[in-house]
Amino acid sequence: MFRFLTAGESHGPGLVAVVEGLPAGLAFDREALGAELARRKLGFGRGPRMALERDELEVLGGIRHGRTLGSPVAVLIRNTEYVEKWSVEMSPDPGVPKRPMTTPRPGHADLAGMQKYDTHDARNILERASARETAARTVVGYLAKSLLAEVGVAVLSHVIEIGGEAVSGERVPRPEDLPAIDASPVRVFDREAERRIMELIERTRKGRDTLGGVVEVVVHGLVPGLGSHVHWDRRIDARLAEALMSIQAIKGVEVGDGFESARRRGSAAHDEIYLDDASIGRRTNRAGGVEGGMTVGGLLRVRAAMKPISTVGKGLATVDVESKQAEPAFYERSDVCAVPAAGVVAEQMVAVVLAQEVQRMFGGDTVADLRGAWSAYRRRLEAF
Ligand code: EPS
Repeated sequence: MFRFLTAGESHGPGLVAVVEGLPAGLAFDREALGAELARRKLGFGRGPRMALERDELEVLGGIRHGRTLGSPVAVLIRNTEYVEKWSVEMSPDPGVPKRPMTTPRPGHADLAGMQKYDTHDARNILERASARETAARTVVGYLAKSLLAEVGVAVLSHVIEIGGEAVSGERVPRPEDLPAIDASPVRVFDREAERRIMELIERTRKGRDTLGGVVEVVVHGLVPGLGSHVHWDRRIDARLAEALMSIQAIKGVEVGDGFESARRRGSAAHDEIYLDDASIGRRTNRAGGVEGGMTVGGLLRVRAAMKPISTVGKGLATVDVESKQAEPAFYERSDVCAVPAAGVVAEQMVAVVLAQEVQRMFGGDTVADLRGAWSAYRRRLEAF
């Protein structure tokens, strides 16, 4: 299974992702990665930085002539605002901060991090806790999606609700629907809801407040059996939940109908098994495509709930750790709503877990080996 690390602070010189254990021969296209990074910045409700920050890419290793080599892949994303605005405050060289941030913002990592790492400057914590880090995860997700595409698996996402305004309609989007979803300023698959949600965001911006919401990730083309029932940390739903909860500001995860299924009777909560022609299948997808910690094949559905952005224009109550006086929390600029972007990040994390599980099950030092093992398994299933 491949693994990855990211490093970098939000306003530091840049972010770096190192991905180790990918097969050789995976296609890499700088333009396509740039487009994936641009998708993450989309969304009505993002703050001014999204218009200012260009994700400047540099491939440092692991790729030659458009293919992975099997060696670690390292990609650097430079923070283009660093040199002009942050090189003094965020300098790696010895010195002291000119503007220490002594008022921890509620809802952020600030206070717990300051106590844990023993600092009165919240910037030592918030710079790394920032969701800017998800740009680096998008590099990893791009590689994971490339691996999944080799075996015909497609991952996409859409917004289900923002600030309580929900989409209507039950249709699960297909890969060909993704351009239309990305073209929506709030990444919803329902024009009427789009209008309601955008109005709500505008009203909330004027009221100097912020919004959260729910995103759904759907995956097409899976085989049964990714993950396993045999051990807690091999259950794919557990791994997906961990991956989604690791995204900044995510406070809840559902697999399939999730919490709604807890309100149903057992007779209406499961996906019955039928024989259609010669093949065994299901006509519903209440479980979200996971049973017993394994994919059942076909469609996977998971949802993640994002809390409203914690940096609120009104300035939530806090305490200055130096003066010990009550103060409003620091506010410079922020997003009103980052739910559309969170959907794109959720895709990346789901892709990472699935690509890892595909590798665990089908192995291979090269993409061709992986595809061969996948095809052999498909043939075995056809004869089942
Ligand atoms: C973020 C706060 C904002 C966002 C940032 C995440 O940054 P700043 O404080 O510089 O205005 O723009 O998101 C990104 C930079 C990004 O690339 O997504 C936060 O506190 O998490």
